[in-house]
Amino acid sequence: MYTQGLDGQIGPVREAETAEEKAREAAFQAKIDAEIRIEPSDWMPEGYRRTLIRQISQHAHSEIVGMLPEGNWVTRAPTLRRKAILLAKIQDEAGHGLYLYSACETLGPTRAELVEQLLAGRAKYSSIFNYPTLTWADIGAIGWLVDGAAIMNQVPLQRCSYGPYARAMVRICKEESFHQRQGYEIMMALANGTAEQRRMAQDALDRWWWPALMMFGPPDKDSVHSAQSMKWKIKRVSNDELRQRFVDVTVPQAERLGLTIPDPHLRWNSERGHYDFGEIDWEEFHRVIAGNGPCNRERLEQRRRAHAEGAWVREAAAAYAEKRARRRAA
Ligand code: BYC
Repeated sequence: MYTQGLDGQIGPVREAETAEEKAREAAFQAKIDAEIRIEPSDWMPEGYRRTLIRQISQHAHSEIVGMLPEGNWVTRAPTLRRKAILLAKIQDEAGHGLYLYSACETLGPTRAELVEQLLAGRAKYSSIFNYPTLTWADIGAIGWLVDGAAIMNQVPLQRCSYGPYARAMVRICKEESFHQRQGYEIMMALANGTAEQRRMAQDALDRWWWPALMMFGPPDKDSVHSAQSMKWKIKRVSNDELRQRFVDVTVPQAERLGLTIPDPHLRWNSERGHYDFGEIDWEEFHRVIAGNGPCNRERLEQRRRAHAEGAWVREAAAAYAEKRARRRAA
């Protein structure tokens, strides 16, 4: 029941039938092909709108749920400096969630509706946030690998055909790159530390490596949305290609740390000019996105509790806005 698609919104999309409708769709595709951005007030096919609502809302939910595994370490960060950095990073994720909910609202749904879909367990968010953060090294591994994977995926989204999403991604990518560096810096400190710290760093890499590769989504041959999303230039680079790019940049970083990537099949392929890597456990991926990962239930419980505890803030803000509007009208 947890984290399934947006059932509420997904009914069949009516195909263009009349000559007029077909001409309108062709003109829309011609705009996309000419790299002209689509803006909220422009006409767009219903399928394009729904695809964007699906992807942007899942992305927004991921940012918000993504705060939870890290929040687990705010009170236990090893130094005041680490605590301040971690707090700033988590606040950035909240900001990303808000820009993305706003971008999504330009397509029709309200933020309250989107949040309700998440809390009801009807919306997906990234599989990665259903894994636990067991040690401080996990905060390093998340910054290094999870934010590293997120940047790899998000940089091409800055060129997404939908203006509000593309523009939101520009700032998000800048902040994500700071996040990636703070994670790598934690890993460097641990890798250069005591034997026990090195063990912690290796253990975190062992647990986060494969889930990080799953973040890019199913293999291209099984990716149901890719072909259409690439045609509409919502997605610019395929799931497998982004995953390969991530492996190629991350392996030398692991070597630099003196850590071992937990994949016996990983080796440089000079013919391809890329690293070959082992088979991903797609059964695990499907289990996690179907709601049965290690922390799915806990994450949604935490979000529901936070939402309920924040009700008074929303009420107070609404009452204040109403009072100001009344004064302005008077
Ligand atoms: N987890 O046809 P496909 C971050 C779903 S980073 C869960 O390839 P698409 C952060 C997919 O939704 C993470 N579900 O789909 C970092 C679809 O299901 P529905 C967030 C996944 O959309 C650090 C089905 O599988 N980033 O926020 O063409 C700290 C078939 O897949 C996953 C984004 O959201 C997954 N990993 O491609 C804090 C980036 N992968 O909807 C926060 C924007 C696939 O039919 N999103 N599915 O029920 C995208 O780029 C694309 O949506 C994806 C998937 C590449 C993820």
